[in-house]
Amino acid sequence: MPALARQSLKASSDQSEFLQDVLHGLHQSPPTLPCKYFYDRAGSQLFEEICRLDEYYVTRSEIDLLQQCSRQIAQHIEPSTTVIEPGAGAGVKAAILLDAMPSPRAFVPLEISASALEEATQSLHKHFPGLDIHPLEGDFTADPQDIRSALPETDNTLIFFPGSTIGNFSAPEAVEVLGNLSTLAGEDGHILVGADQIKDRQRLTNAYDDEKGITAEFNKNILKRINRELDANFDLSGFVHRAIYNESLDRIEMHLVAKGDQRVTVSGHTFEFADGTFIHTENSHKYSDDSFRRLTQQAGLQMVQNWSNGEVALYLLAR
Ligand code: AVI
Repeated sequence: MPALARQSLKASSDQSEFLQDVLHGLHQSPPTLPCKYFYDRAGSQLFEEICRLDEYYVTRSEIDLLQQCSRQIAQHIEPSTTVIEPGAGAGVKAAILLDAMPSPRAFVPLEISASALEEATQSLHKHFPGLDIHPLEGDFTADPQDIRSALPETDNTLIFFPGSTIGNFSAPEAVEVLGNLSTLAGEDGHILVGADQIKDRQRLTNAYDDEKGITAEFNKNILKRINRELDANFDLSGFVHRAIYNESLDRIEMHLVAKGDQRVTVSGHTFEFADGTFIHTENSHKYSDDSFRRLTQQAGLQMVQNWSNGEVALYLLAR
């Protein structure tokens, strides 16, 4: 009988942590805001829209690649494996992978957004009526032991981490994330990670600065959220979205550039942004096979196999 009741991890990010992170970030030089706060309800919807944009190849390209190589991936995975997907979104990619696996034991979507978790659970339950599904509400950066203890016992685990989310972390953070995923996967488990690859500068910048302005809206939504949740008064028309490719660090950087001098208070703390200065809101790192292999090694993991379509790559990792 499939289990569909949702479990929740202890809330790892409350309002006081949000305020602390924002104040800390805005005191940096240049000021920063953590990109994890993009994803309130409106931000998650905007991100879904981004995934459908012509310019944003990442989602489409990874789905194509998964369709091409899911059978090969499945050959490395033991029968009766539990698949855990941190940041599962709507579960579209997991469905492709689960379809290719001979007899998955269970699927665990781990998602911070309750509405996305519900959607993934319902859609996968419809697609795989016999599959045991354990929706888990929470942040995948939580302690892996806490995540593990919220799950049923399993011999074999595959952590599925697609979408190039790993690219939103700095190299030391990404090593830590991979290390935590490795702990979650256990001794004999596997991790399948999706990463965006280094490519033509114009193609990259177009993907993060689309014609319709959806990415600009997504970027500015963080200011809206801070205004609403942290008693702040950012003038949204006083900041402009900018996406640049930083070639020496192989990453797209998203900025919010002040248009005219801006004075803002956040929960009583005042910040000034001079005309033309910027708040750094997101990094999206792009990898070559070599740079991703280095990351893997630093996390104490081996690369079992990798697949690429020249745009995005999937890396199957194990201890
Ligand atoms: C979620 N993450 C992998 C996206 C990316 O491509 O770095 C977030 C994003 N930011 C702007 N567009 C998409």
